[in-house]
Amino acid sequence: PSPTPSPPRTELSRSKTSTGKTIIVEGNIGAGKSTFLNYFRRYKNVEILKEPVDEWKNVAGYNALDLMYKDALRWSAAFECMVTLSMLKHHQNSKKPHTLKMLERSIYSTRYCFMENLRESQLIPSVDYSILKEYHKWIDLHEDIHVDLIVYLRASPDTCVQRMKKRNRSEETGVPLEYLQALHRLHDDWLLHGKRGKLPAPVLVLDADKDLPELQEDIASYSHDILGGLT
Ligand code: DCP
Repeated sequence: PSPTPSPPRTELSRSKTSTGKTIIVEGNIGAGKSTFLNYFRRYKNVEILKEPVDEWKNVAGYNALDLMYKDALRWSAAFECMVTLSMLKHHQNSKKPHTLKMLERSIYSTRYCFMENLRESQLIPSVDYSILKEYHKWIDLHEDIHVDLIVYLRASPDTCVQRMKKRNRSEETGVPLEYLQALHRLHDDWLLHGKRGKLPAPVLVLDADKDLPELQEDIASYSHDILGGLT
């Protein structure tokens, strides 16, 4: 972005903030979605819905995330089914109906990036993929999954690998670079190249290869547009 000065870091007044709107924050594993979302915690009228990774790690005592990485062919459909439900809840639930809602990921990246990656890499049996697709088709037709803005934190797969190593989530230790490269391409295909049809909302692309302080500055300089530009 152009070197615009950071906006004042005060809470935006309710009147200035778009309410009842939904922003989804997308990007590869390790791209920095959590950092981005944490920045907006300072605004009272922004509701942040992070991915419930801890729930996925404890489904009736089973670590579904770990199972999926250890044996994708057996468990990826069950895992993506769980993620789909989490995302649907996030699209629909709002504890505070008059706030601006920010979601970490969405039902769209589940379908266009993760499910697609599993299919292309033959890590999901085709009957499982077809069943999941049926769920998504139905959701598309019958549920309210509208979004108003997509923030795409675009980081190179190499950056993502470094960040994943740093945070050291045990389930992800065996994730190869190729997996991140494929997810990167699928995010680009969806959000930059229009390969998944009409996008559900405009896309704001941020260069997430930048290191944390620099990225924070960009987030700060865009925050006013993000929060106020949707009315
Ligand atoms: N995941 C998946 N399928 C999905 C969504 C997520 O397999 N539909 C997996 C990928 C990661 C974990 O769940 O191993 C969490 O993924 P995210 O990239 O969404 O979240 P991060 O915490 O990695 O994001 P960031 O590092 O950008 O904050």
